[in-house]
Parts: sequence; C-alpha cells; structure tokens
Amino acid sequence: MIDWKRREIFSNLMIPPDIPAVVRVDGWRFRRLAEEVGLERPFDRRMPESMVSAAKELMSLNLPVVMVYAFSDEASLLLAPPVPWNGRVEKLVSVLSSLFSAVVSLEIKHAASFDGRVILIREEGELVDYLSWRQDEAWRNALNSYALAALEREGMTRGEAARELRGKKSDYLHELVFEKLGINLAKVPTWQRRGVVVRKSVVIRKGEHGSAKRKEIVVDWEIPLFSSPEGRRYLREIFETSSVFSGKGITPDG
Ligand SMILES: Nc1nc2c(ncn2[C@@H]2O[C@H](COP(=O)(O)OP(=O)(O)O)[C@@H](O)[C@H]2O)c(=O)[nH]1
Ligand SMILES: [Mg+2]
Repeated sequence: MIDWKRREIFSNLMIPPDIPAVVRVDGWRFRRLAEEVGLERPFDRRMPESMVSAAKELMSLNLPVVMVYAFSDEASLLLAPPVPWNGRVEKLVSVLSSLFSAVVSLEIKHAASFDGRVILIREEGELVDYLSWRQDEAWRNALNSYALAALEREGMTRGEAARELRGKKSDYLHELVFEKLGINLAKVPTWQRRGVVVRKSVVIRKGEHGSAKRKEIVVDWEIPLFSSPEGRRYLREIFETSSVFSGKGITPDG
C-alpha cells in the first residue's frame, strides 16, 4: 500500500510554540453572503455580534486564545504561548477557522466559511503595530462602505460606484458621505470605525469565604485607537493579564 502518511507533506509545518502568534480569519465571499442573509448596508450589528460569539466560544475552550480583534468580516485571534499542537500550522489554522465558521454560521443561520492564516509575533511593539495596521483597515473599510452606499443610493450600480471611488482620498469620501447621506463619519458607532475587542480580564469576586480572582471574558465595544498612548496602555494591560510576552515553556503535543 502507498505510504499515505508520507503524503501529509505539510503536517510538519510548525511555528515556534514559545512566542505569541495571531491567526487571522477572513470571511469567504461575504459580500455575497451579506446579500443572501439580507444584512443591513453598510453595517449590520449581527456581523460583529456573531464574531463576538465565535470569539467567546474559542476563549471558553482550553485554547490559549486571549484576545480577539474583529471588524467587517475578519478577526485576529491572539494566541499566547505555549501555542498548542506544538505550533502545527495545519492544526492551528483548520481548527480555529472551522470553529469560528461554525459559530458564525449558527448565529447568522447561513453556512459561512472563514479562511485562516498565521502571523508570527516576536515582541510587543510588533503586536501593537500589527493590530494598528488592521485597525487602519477597519477605518478604510468604514469610509469605503459608507461611500459606496451613498453612491448606490443615487442609482449607481455597485461596480459603477466602486469605479467612481477608486483612488479617492479619505477627505473626499468623508465629504461625500456627509453630503449625500447626512452622516458624519466621525460620529458613527465606534465598532464601525475601530472594530471590537473580546479579551480575558481578571476580576475579583467577593464571596462568603473571602474574595477570589477569576478570569472572565469581556467584550469592549468602545475601544481606543491602538496607535494612541491610550490604545497602547489598553493593549499592554491585555498582554500583561494573559502573559502574552512573559509566558514560558513549550506545550506538549495534544
Ligand atoms: N451588508 C453588509 N456587508 C458586510 C458587513 N460586514 C462585512 N460585509 C461584507 O463583507 C465584505 C468583506 O470584504 P472582503 O473580505 O474583501 O470580501 P469577500 O471576499 O466578499 O469576503 C464587504 O465588502 C461587505 O460586502 C455588514 O455589516 N453588512
Ligand atoms: Mg472576506
């Protein structure tokens, strides 16, 4: 018989399990899915809510997912070391993406699929930089989605509107949305402009027999700009709570 195990040629692909990593999942063909589900345009709160549910599910399992940053149809899942499965990329990407897809599907009542990729993080500055990069994308996505909606309301097709907006500066999009929809983009809900964070937090619970520290899952719908001093402080506290950069040791395979 053919040695089928030897055909699993990617099963040895591993990331260092003793440093943090991000698995970013992105909804596959969500433009079409949004139409089929009948999501409100440009933003429907069911999207972030379904991803928050998926994040909570991942965090409640015995996996070191300590923070999830989500917007539009993507989420960055932060893993604190030791990264499970010895850092096996196939395992990490397939388990996390499929579980995330399953919960979102149940929430929106439509089959949804998320792709996944691994990003290596060497130190805190890099992680802040990575998250700021995604948050910039959240803002660009908000500008563009509102501007598309504004032009389509005037009768353009989606393709025409997209062509019209190509290469336009953000000031122009801002003006356009204000003029045509009467919406000041600086005032739309924070989750639309900056995304949403799900994190683990330590809370002190007072009981009959004294107080006890417990980790709880918290959802932040009002998050700061990650690149601002406030944002850096906010992120540092999350990293410290979950020992993202001080965790030691290599995980046994399991
Ligand atoms: N109507 C609606 N669509 C959304 C919402 N969030 C994300 N989307 C859709 O998801 C797409 C995400 O972008 P991208 O990943 O590039 O597109 P994909 O390849 O179709 O998944 C956006 O272009 C929107 O069409 C939402 O809240 N409402
Ligand atoms: Mg997508």
